[in-house]
Amino acid sequence: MYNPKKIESECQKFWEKLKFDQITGEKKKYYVLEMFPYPSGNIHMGHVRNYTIGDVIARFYKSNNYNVLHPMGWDSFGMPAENAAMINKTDPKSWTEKNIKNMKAQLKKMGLDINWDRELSTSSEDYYKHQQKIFIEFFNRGLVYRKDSEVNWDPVDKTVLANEQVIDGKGWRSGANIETKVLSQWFLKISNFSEELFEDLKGLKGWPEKVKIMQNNWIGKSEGCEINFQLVGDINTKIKVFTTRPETIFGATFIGLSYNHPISKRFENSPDFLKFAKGVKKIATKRKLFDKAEKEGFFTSLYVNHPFIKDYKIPVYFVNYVLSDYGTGAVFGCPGHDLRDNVFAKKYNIPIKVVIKNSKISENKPTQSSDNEIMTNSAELNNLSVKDARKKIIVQIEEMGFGTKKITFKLKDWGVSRQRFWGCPIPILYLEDGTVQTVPEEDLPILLPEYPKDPSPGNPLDNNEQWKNVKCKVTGLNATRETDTLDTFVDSSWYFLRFCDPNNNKKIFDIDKVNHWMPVDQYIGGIEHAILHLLYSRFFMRALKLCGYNVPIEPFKNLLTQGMVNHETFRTIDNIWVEPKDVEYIKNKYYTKNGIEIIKGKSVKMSKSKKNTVNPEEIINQYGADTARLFMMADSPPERDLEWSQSGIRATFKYLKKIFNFLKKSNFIFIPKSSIHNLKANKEALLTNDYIGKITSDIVNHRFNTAVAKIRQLSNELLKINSKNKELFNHCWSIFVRLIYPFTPHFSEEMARPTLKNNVSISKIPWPSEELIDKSNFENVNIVVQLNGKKKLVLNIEKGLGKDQVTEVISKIKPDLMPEFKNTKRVIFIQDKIINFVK
Ligand code: ANZ
Repeated sequence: MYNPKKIESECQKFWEKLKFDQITGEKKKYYVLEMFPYPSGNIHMGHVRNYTIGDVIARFYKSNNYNVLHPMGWDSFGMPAENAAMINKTDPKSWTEKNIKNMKAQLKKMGLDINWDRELSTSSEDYYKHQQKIFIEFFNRGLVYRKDSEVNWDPVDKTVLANEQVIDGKGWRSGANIETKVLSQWFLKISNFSEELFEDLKGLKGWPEKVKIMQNNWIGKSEGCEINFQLVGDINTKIKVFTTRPETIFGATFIGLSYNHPISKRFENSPDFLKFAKGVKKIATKRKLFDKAEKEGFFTSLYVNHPFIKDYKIPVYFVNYVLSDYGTGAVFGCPGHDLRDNVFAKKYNIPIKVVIKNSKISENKPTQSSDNEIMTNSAELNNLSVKDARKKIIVQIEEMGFGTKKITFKLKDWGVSRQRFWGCPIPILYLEDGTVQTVPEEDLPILLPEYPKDPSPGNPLDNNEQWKNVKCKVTGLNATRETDTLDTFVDSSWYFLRFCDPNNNKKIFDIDKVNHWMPVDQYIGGIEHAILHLLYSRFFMRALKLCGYNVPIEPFKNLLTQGMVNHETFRTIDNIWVEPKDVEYIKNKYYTKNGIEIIKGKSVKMSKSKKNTVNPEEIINQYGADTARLFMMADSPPERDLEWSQSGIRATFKYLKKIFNFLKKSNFIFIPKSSIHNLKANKEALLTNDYIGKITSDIVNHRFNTAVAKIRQLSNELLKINSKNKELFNHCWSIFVRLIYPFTPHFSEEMARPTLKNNVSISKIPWPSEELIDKSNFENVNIVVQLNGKKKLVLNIEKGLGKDQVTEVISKIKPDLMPEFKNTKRVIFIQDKIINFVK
């Protein structure tokens, strides 16, 4: 009888003994990588989905004779460890190590084919010492600098808080009112690479379009020009604005400045201005508030000359919607064609000039007018298209010396300082003579000290005088160490390189090994990392290259962003969430175990706060990893959200049990290589052969759900074979066992075990290949294709095809008809005669 617990644990022991993860021989390479987890202590369903997808791909490519690199590690620095240490009175290191141990055991139970001999942990000194070296190399290349920057300061806990830790303006732990504090912090110059990071996105053919769009918008390339406006009565002052719409210059009726534009110096003693500036500053760092805020201004009583309209003087305002850190922090306001300027102009009675024919300002779109519309009220630009006018005016602006063409990016440099203990120490020394320098090579690595037994408020590194105060070996001067640690996004920006040579203790990696494996052929992870993590990793490759490492420019060739795992939510009438396992379903109603009626809510992403999580460990213990894996892959395409359901998991379990018990009962014998030579002679052999091609193509194209559907169809067909025809029976079912193997490796291993030699796993059995069969002399029949009983066409096709095969033929030869046949309620099928799609 099917006993997954026993089978799976024996299988896992067997794989462990085989040293499953060895990579041998001169074969093509395939590098599969799932985004590595934060060791929070327990795996959740999101991990199960992510790692199952990766594992199916890894096992599939291995069976197809590739050397597969499929490593795993731990993104193990970060705040939760420190918070847990504070709450539980442990230290972050032992908390993290305990969690890693626990999660590793859970991952192993999933039956993942992982190169555990390459495991790494970003909080181990073997890893972060190399990161310190990279930081110094970046520093030497001018890719690191220090700048004053604002942080959230908790005055009670004496600590800097991340934005997420500030709840309604108060510290998450202390409840104290959070202040803004200016600290000198370290930045990485990602903006040096804005152009490349933007342009190279186009070459990432294996990335989802939506991720590329998100990165595009984040980098935010704007092509336009800078224009200088001469201040009236002050020959020495020009106000430089950035615009993407220079053709609307004849519509300019005011100048808008950000609250801290250099002109603000002139108003330092104006209480009205200071009040205005204070109000803007409050919202300045919160982009959303900034965009939503009611438009406000402060009139400077200054004017500038319009560069193209003689004697036209334009008023200058400070404006609360002009960002101080974008472009030049100044704009020309064009209320005829820019919504924000329009609202502002109406409020301050500023003239509104229309310079593009027929264009309208709409309520919800900031700018209207396409490149083809026609200019008006614009002197020599009149009657030109917007596009041509833009070209012409830029030339004129440049010729007349008013300004220059300019490309601007939204991408900001990356602030990497974190005022925390549990992170990679930044290798910087502050000498007593005021100089700042990197730690000399021979003093590396800078190791974290022991976490204090009884931590006082603040950053333990800052409080540790012994660790902090040192002597600089080079100069002999007293010095203090940098007590900030690096943002954990730095740790994950190069871990995929280290996986290529993880045990190298002499250097960061051997470049040949990196170039053998990189780029990652298939990267898999959550859409929440579509911007920062992926962008930072792309930046790191370029920065490392600049430092002389000959790494490839793009780290990830193909990217798959998997959807969420959702589950229905349940709550009582008093809005108390109830866990699915405590819900009972009786006569179309839901109850708690105590009989209180509950309401079933929407299916949403599994989360602890809504109590709609399902514990993977419990599922694996109860149904086995194969069931969990198969269900995960069968439910929906990997990039879509998946609906976790108890009934789905039970049905999958039942299916595996049925096939398992059937094959055992029928004395199935696994044959690694087919012995049937004349496939044409057997309908089932032919059918099985057909499925090989289709399932293979589904897996290659990541259509795992349809692959699983076809695997199930195939098994339904094969259940009809008479098991007395031993050769045919074993041949077809052996192919089935191989096709389902990437999804349910324990099941397949168990089926193959009795035939294979002691030390051979099914993972070593090559993937079945489809034999190309000449079907020219097959008998053909006419099949009528109907929609709701009405004839649509007649097909002349091979005799004996099943319902799905006929549907597939239709989709191939009449793809335009397929949408009509979609979402049908049922399909009536009479073999060799009729297929009727009923809606
Ligand atoms: C005149 C104009 C006329 C503009 C018009 C728009 C429409 P993107 O595409 O996002 O780069 N701008 C420039 N610097 C700004 C700042 N620091 N804060 C807020 N807005 C700023 O947007 C560029 C446009 O945003 C620029 O083009 C400028 O307004 C404004 F019918 O100039 B425009």
